[in-house]
Amino acid sequence: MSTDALIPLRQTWPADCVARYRAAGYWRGETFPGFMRRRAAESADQTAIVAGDVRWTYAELWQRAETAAAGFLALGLQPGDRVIVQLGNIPAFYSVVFGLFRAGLIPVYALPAHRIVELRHFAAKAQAAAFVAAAIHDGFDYRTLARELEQQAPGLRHVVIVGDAGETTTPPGPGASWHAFDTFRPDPSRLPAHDPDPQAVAFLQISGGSTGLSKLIPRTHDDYLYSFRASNAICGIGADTRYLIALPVAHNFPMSSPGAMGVFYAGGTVVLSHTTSPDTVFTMIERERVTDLGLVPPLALLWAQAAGKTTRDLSSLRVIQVGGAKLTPEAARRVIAGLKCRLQQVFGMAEGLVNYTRLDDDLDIVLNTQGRPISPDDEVLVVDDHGRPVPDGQPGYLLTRGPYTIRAYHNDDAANARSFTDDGFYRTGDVVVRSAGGYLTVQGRAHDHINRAGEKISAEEVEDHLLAHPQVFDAAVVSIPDTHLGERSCAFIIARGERPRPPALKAWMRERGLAAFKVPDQIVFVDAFETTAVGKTSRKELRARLRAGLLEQDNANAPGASSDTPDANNNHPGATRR
Ligand code: AMP
Ligand code: DBH
Repeated sequence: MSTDALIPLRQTWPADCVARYRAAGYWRGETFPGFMRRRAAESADQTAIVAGDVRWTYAELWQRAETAAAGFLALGLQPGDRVIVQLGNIPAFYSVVFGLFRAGLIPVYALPAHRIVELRHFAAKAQAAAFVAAAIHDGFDYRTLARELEQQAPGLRHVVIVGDAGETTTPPGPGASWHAFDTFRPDPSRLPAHDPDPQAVAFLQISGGSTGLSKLIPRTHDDYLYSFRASNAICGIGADTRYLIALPVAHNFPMSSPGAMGVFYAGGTVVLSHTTSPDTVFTMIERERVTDLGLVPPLALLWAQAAGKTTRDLSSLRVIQVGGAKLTPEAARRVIAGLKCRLQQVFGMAEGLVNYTRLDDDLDIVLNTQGRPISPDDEVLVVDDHGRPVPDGQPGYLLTRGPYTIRAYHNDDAANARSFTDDGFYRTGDVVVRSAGGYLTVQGRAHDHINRAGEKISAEEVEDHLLAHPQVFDAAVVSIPDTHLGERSCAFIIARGERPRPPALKAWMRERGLAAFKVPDQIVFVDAFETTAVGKTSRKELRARLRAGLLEQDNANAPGASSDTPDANNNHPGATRR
């Protein structure tokens, strides 16, 4: 067991901002357990969650959350301890996280696609005391992953398994003790008498990570509740909303834009789908009379196409929010025509700022922009390379600060120095054009990352893994436009000795314990990376040139280069399983 002191969780807005955000009514002193307790009292018999044949009312959800809270505290976890939660689209995700909130514990959201490389990093950065996962989800056994994690995360004291935990013994030596979530029992005497401080950090969300591994994003009760309460008003969410989630529930978009949290706050119903296949989902939409849903562009296009052929009744659909990656105007048209409902573009980030097109915006705005900020107090700057504001209509880097945008990542001085200006603006890494009306259109990004159907992949992180292979001398990873995924990843590799076979190299990467969506879709071998006249080149320039070269060759069959065929099979295309 690690004896290192816990690094405090902090999110510090300057005092004048705190006063302003409170006075404006953005920060109302509400908390996650506070709002759910109230919801359970006011909407006790209303359905909170539907998943297949499982239905939980708000009263039931809250009761399960309190049982979970007592169970977590009975393990000896202390308020403030961080708990990694890796669960798929199952109702227990919400009883676990509201249980953690109720107990004053801090969820750290991992996605089902994450493997040991990512989990080890989260555990170390967050100093996690416990790990919660389902026994088996989507055919993958998370107990095996938990066994690896307990070996590699010395501070981890508890593993809690939802479903069949196997042997739940406390090992004699190092390692964690194992518990079955289903054995947790209610015990009101263990529950804290008071709810957490509304300005305290409630959870750690993860960033897609444009450089290196994901960063941990500390969000407070006050700021996050504001973001989804205000989203509800913009998206028209109310007690009659039935909101379908097919994206991973832990992702910030289906969590809060307006997401499950928005829907719970309004007393509506969350319908969980464990698949993104249109056939299954359309059956659920018909049966549950789904009114709203959030999707990434590739899935929105796929569903819009499938909607033309289905015999299911989709007429209950009111609004679809599409975001996570760029939706082109033509794609936006197809989504509206196919699903026959209103479209809201959403351009958001787990760090904070969320933009929506409004329900009463002209079609032109809905098709051509990614919306405008939620809050009148979202400060947006669009600047050039020297940090000077550019005129509206000109592309520039988007910087932002405001009542729900973080001022710092957790436990990452280097990332903080890079990602925030001295006066507290977050450098989003996105290149945007702002219109005179304040609407933003995303042009691209400043950093090298790949936005694969909404999954953000850091080129640098993948290159690092490739370089660990004995037959890889050097590697550069770039994004390539892809009709299905929006972007796919391509790794240019200089071999050391014999060229490894691409399928073997991909298998090797997966075996290292890296999330499958980060394994390059395409591999191209080259003899050398050109350098400039000075003999030097930045990674950024190199990637840009390789990418341009590949696009020119229109699928890389030039002499000296050999390529495997792009395959999207190392992940379910379109499914943002980060
Ligand atoms: P993350 O920081 O991992 O939460 O990812 C947020 C990033 O996703 C943004 O900074 C954008 O690069 C990208 N993104 C999200 N929504 C959109 C959208 N509607 N259009 C284009 N890019 C988007
Ligand atoms: O991509 C994202 O991270 C995202 C997209 C839409 C997001 O965090 C959000 C809305 O809140």
